[in-house]
Amino acid sequence: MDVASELLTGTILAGARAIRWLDDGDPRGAQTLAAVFPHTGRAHIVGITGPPGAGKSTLVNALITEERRRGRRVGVIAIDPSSPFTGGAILGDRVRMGKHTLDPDVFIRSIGTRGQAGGLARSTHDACLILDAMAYDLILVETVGVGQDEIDVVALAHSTVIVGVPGLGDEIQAVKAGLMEAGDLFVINKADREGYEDTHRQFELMLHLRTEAKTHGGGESWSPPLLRAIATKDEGIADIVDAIDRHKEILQSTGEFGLRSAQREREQALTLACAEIMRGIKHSADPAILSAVENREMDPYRASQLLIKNWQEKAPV
Ligand SMILES: Nc1nc2c(ncn2[C@@H]2O[C@H](COP(=O)(O)OP(=O)(O)OP(=O)(O)O)[C@@H](O)[C@H]2O)c(=O)[nH]1
Ligand SMILES: [Mg+2]
Repeated sequence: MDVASELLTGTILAGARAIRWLDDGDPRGAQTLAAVFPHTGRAHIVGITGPPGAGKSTLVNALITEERRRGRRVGVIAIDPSSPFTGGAILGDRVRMGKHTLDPDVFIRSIGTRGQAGGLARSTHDACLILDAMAYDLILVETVGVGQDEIDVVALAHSTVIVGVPGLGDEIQAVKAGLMEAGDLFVINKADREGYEDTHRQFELMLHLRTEAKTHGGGESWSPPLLRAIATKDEGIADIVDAIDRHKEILQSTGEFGLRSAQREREQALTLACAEIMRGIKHSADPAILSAVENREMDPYRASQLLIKNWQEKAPV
């Protein structure tokens, strides 16, 4: 059997191989993806994001346990925010999610940040498609909510869970700045920590303001719940899974589930095309044109036209 057929039967080794090919730009990756793509679009993709150390991995681990209890197969993509050379976070996650690594119905995959703009979102999207084709019911994507790359990753998800913790003023700022609007569910983890009540109030206020803003814009059928958890003690986990399920049901009943998936694939096609063109233009750039610009013999607009023309003449399509 080829990798695509094996993957469709849920074989973990085949899935891991396809994801590696895609990451390495090996043409077999794109071929495999093309073969399995018609079988995707079913998995519920859930982003879990929040500040460093909020307990996201611990929470993901607890969520896997609860989802498995409910009979679901779970894929996990953990974005490693640290340098690809240290692998510190990956090792930590292995320990935290370790008890699930022997379960054939759980697939955990770590993706390192590559430093290439948009590269992280592309790898994550590819991995989501592969896990989707492997018929995982749910794909949890853990990422630290800090930069643009991470916000792009969040945009992949059908449902986004924002994880906050007590006692971090700055963290509230980070959530406010970029992620508040993206959140579908809010969880305050480490509820055993001092300051929980204050943080809860701050989140409540932010959610209230957001709802008001949205209502002026025509209202919404879903009001994001604010939940409490102690991930290390498995407290509040069933409520989170219930809320994730409810969100999925609403997305499905309103048609939003399919719309979000469709938009994701559409954007991916455009993003891939743009990246390819950029790469092609840089690759085919005539050094004579570039040095003419450097020496102020040609202006950048004229040069850009020539660079595009040269690329089009050499472009394979
Ligand atoms: N007190 C308390 N500690 C917790 C709770 N959840 C997680 N922790 C601890 O917080 C620390 C960080 O947990 P992680 O799960 O690695 O946090 P993370 O958000 O995945 O961290 P990064 O991926 O590095 O951003 C660990 O020592 C956990 O044991 C909780 O509910 N209460
Ligand atoms: Mg983590």
